[in-house]
Amino acid sequence: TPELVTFGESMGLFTAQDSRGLEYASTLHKSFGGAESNVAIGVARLGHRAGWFGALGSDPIGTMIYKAIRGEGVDVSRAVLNSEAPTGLMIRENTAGKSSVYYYRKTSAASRMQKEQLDASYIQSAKILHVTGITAAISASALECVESAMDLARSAGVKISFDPNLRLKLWTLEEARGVLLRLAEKADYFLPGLDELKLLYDVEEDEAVFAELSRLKAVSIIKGGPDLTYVLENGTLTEVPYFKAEQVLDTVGAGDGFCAGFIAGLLKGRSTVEAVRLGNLMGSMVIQAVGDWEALPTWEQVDAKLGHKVHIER
Ligand code: KDG
Repeated sequence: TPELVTFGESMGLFTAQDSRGLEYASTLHKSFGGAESNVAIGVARLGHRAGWFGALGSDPIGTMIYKAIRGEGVDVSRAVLNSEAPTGLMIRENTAGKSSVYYYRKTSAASRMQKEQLDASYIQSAKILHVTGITAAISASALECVESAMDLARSAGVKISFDPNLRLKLWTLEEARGVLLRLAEKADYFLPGLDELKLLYDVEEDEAVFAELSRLKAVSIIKGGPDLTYVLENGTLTEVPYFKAEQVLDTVGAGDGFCAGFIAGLLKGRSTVEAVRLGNLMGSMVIQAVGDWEALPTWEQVDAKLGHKVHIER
C-alpha cells in the first residue's frame, strides 16, 4: 500500500519549440504534466511508495501518461482510462521570457471524476493524502472528490497535505477564495505560495498573511519568500533558506517538486523544518532543467547534495 496517495488531473503537455510563440511555432514538444502526478513521481523517486489516481481518456495521450506514471514506480492501480471523455491537454509557449499556458480540459475525463468512484480503503491506508486546488477548480464533481477524500483521510487519521495551486485560468479569484480557504481549514499541512496567499486573503503585507494563517490548525509552509520558505508552526515562524540554483531554465514544477520533497521528508520521519529543507532542495533541482517533473532527482542525488555522504572516517 502506498504511503502517499494523491489524485488529480494529468494532461498532455505540448510546448511550442519556438520563441515566436504558439501561433507561429511549427514544432511542439510532447510530454505531460499535472501537479499531483508530479508530486507522486517526486515522492517515488525519493524512495517512497506513492499512489496516484485520476481519470484519463482512453486515447493515445491518456495511455502515454498512464504508462509513464506507472513507469516511475507510482501505483496507478486506482486510475481509470475513460472511453467516454478525452484526456485534457495543456499547451505552453515561452515568448520573451514569459511562459503562458492554454488549457483544453473543460470536458476532460478527469473533470468527470465522481466521489462515488473513490476507493475509501486505498485512501485510508495511506500515511499522507496530498490534494491540490487544481482538482477543486476543474469541476463541481472533482471538488466533491477532494472534500470527500479529505473527510475519508481525516476519519482514518491520515495526514492531509494541501497545496492551493491557484490557477486563475480555471476560475475567478472570488470563486477560488471561498473554496481554497475552506479546504485549508481541513488540512494538516498547508503549502501555499506567498503571492497566492496575498490574493486569497486580499492583503499586501507579509505580516497580515501570517496573522491569517495563524488562525488555521494546519502547519503552514509558505513557499516563495525572499529566497526562503517560511514555516509557521504553533505560532512560531521559521525561515528556511533556498538552495542556490546554478541556472534557472524552467520554474514550472518547482512547487510540486517542493511538495514532493516535503512529503518525503515527513515520510522519513524528519522534523517539519528538515522536511522543508528537502522540499527546497527538490524545488531548486527542478528549475535547473526543462520539464515539470523530468528533473526531479532520486534520493541518491539528493543525499549527495545534502552532504550526507561527506562523512568518510578513514
Ligand atoms: O504544477 C505545475 C504544472 O504541472 C501544473 O501547472 C499543471 O496541473 C497542472 C495545471 O493544472 O496547471
